[in-house]
Amino acid sequence: MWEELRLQVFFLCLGAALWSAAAAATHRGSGPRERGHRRHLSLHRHRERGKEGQVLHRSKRGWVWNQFFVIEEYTGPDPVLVGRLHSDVDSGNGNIKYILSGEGAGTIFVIDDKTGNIHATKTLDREEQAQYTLTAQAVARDTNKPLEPPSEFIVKVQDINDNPPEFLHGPYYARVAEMSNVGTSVIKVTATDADDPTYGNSARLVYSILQGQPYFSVEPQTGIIRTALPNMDREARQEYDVVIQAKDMGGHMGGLSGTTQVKITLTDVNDNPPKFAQGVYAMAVSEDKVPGEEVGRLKARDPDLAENGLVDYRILEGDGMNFFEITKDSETQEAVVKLKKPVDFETKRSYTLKVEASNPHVDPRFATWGPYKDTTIVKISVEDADEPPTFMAPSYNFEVEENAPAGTLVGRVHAKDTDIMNNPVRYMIPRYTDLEEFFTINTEDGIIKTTRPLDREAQSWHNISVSAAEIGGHHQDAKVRVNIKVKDVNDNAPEFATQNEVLVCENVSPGKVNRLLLKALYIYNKTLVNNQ
Ligand SMILES: [Ca+2]
Ligand SMILES: [Ca+2]
Ligand SMILES: [Ca+2]
Ligand SMILES: [Ca+2]
Repeated sequence: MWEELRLQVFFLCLGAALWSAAAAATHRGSGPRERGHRRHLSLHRHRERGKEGQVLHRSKRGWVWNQFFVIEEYTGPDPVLVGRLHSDVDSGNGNIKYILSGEGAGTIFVIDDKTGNIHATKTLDREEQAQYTLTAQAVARDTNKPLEPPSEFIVKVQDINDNPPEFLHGPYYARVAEMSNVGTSVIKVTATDADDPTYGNSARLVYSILQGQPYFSVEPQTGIIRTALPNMDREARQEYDVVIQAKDMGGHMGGLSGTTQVKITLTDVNDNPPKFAQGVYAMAVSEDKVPGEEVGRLKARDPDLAENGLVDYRILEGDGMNFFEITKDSETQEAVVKLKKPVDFETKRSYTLKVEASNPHVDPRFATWGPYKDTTIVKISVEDADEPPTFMAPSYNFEVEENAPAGTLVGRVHAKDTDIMNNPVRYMIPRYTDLEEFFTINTEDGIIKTTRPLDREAQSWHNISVSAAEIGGHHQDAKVRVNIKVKDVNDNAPEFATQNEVLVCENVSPGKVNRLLLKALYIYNKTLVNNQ
């Protein structure tokens, strides 16, 4: 019975079978006219394919051919004829009944039980299910008695190129250092294609760059993006929007494509030295500034970022080195010139500093582009300040005889305005230093006089102050100490000391002797006063 009931299954090159894999360039969006054209073109190819799949028949030794092919995504008006089961004992009189079971039997795949024709009733999608395992059977129509043991066969869904490449991980963000060598790898992008990678070129991808040349390139096979231009400068341009395309069919015409965006940011390197905008900076400092006070600021610009843009400052040389110092405002990156020692307008009116700005972190790769430093000159002029007048002596000592009449001259003090303006000076005696007002001073010439006779026995010294102020000046007065000694005069009767001798010449007249005696007394008294 085996030999007699030989089941032969023919693959029929009919209907959708004419759609070849090559026609698979057809995709969901194609119009009917295009389809007809492709069907015709692909006929030859499909026939070749038929040589290996068209016949599913049974020999004595077993099933030799066991596959049908059906093209995916067929959307014609009629169900697709997948293939035909045929038994050679089928004389065509209807006494054999073909039965189909397995995956999709009765739903997706229906069989005409008389002719053995199998049709697909639905559009198949290879990317959803690539193959179906079915069972073919031939039974006697009247008895349902199997004429063959059930036999499995497979319906393979034939791929068409109906899926474009997709970048599932895009958009990409990548960073690469500025000034990188040409060919430096930036990032690898990858597209996937849902079509059959084992058959045809429907999933064979080629990468190309649509936007981003001439700065970047992409390797066609790997999707690795590399730099393509030397000396790309972050300070000139930092961001690049690159568009990469992946195309199937090996990149050929008619392939499907997908794109992704790659935002590439250049990272910084230290490729710029700091630079002063000016060759000379002018500053001014008032002579009344105190050490530590700020005189002025200057800045060297460095367009690099972070530590590549850090700038240190120092004074290299100049006659102002001992009078000024430089610190850095780390927030603004400015050099701050400060007074180190007081300056005096009347002594020196300008100073010069040679200032250097440098990058503390130099990248050895770019060292030859340096030096990473710059110098400039800072000229500082000293401004005159309205200073208080200065007394010509640190203090004054005067003497006045006791009991001298009111208005007796005591002495004269002298103060001067040292400023260029040389304002006239006015004097006064602060009242608290001379509470009893023994003295007056002429406000204009500084002459001190008594206001009444002084008594040495009551107060032998008067320590007063005199202040001097400029007319129209804004500063405090200058003060000087004035010590006045009250000189003793002989207001008590002179007494002879016992051991003192009075020498009288023998041959002088008495009147003359008296005068000589008085003179000697006077000298004696004067010596007493001076020795006190
Ligand atoms: Ca496909
Ligand atoms: Ca594809
Ligand atoms: Ca720099
Ligand atoms: Ca830079």
